[in-house]
Amino acid sequence: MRASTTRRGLILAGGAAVAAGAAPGGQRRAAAQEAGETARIGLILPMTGPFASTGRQVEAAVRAYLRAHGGSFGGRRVEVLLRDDTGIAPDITRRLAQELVVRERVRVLAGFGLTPLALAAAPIATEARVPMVVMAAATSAIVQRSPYILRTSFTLPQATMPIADWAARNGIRTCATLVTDYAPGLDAERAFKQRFTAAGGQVPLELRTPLRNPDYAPFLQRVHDAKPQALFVFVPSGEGAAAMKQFAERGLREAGIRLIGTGDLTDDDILNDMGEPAIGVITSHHYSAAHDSEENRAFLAAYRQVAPDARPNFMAVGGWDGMHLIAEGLKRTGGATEGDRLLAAMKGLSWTSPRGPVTIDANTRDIVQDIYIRRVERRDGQLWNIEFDRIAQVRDPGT
Ligand code: VNL
Repeated sequence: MRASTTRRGLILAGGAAVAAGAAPGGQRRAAAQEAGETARIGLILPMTGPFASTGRQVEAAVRAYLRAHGGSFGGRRVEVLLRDDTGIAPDITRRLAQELVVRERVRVLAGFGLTPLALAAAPIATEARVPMVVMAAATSAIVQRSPYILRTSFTLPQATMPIADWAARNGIRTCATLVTDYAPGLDAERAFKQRFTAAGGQVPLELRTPLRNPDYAPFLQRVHDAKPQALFVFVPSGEGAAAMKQFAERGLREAGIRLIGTGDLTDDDILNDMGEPAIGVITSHHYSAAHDSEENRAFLAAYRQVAPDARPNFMAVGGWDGMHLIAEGLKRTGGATEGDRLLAAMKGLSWTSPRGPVTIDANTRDIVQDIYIRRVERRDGQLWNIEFDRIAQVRDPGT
């Protein structure tokens, strides 16, 4: 296992792989690959820019997986080619995906930190007949954009429905919503309203904050003035601390407004920095670093090996499980990397993830998983999302 930097970016290789990035001529390398050398995986992530924390989390988990399981599956050595799409420009993601399949002959495309970036790469996967493993992005419709897409993250409706049900069952009658104004936020807003009003609740105020340079203060002031019993929030990973800070500073808690959301809000990566205002916040999500299982302890230990100072979040578990899906697919094909064969081998797989039992539905190619209701608590001086209820095997309602 080594990571080396080349002109084309980082190459994370399993076993004794040599960084081939400096050699010109894709054809020569493609031939070598077919002759049984390596299966290349093109990992496209936001390693810089406003969503770099997501890239860092997924990349560390991919490395941790290879380190813990070795770099060969079904007799095929894998090599990961990492590319930074900067997180905000779909054109860059599309170009990188194109280069990876055409020049580098990757057999799998993987990563995809945000929905617009995953959507931009989808046509490339279809055209090249290369499986595309979405490890982070979470808008419901993504899997429908290409028959080659499989997802190991989650979907916003999947994570949102359980907290809407929980709110209705726990005496909340009026709940405002505040979401980031792009596809996953709109998914969350719609799923929350539909589910909560079906259970008799009311949504008096629906607010959308910009994806770029959001200032939560004026929006939260409006919530304060409207005085609902609760506020449901979706913000993408990395944004939770800023939203939480403004919630506290605007005095919403003192006004008796409860804060709930999907687990993106109380992201394990930054939860400890949120401090007191986060305590007691209830969210629903598919992964907590505090999840009590053998598989999660193994994951935390493996992650610590590559990122000793970080706590893995739900993005990391999407990366770990994405690598597992590729590894198991290769085992099933006996190392064959032909796109349609590998895709077929990955469809329908089930395993016990660090998050709990998961299945990649053979028809939708989307993930079916348990969703937990969690409360932020302080344990041994640190903040954790403590799971206290579980809704088994939730599927995305759109697929
Ligand atoms: C997305 C969804 C991105 C949930 C997120 O963090 C997230 C997306 C960057 O689909 O764009 O927490």
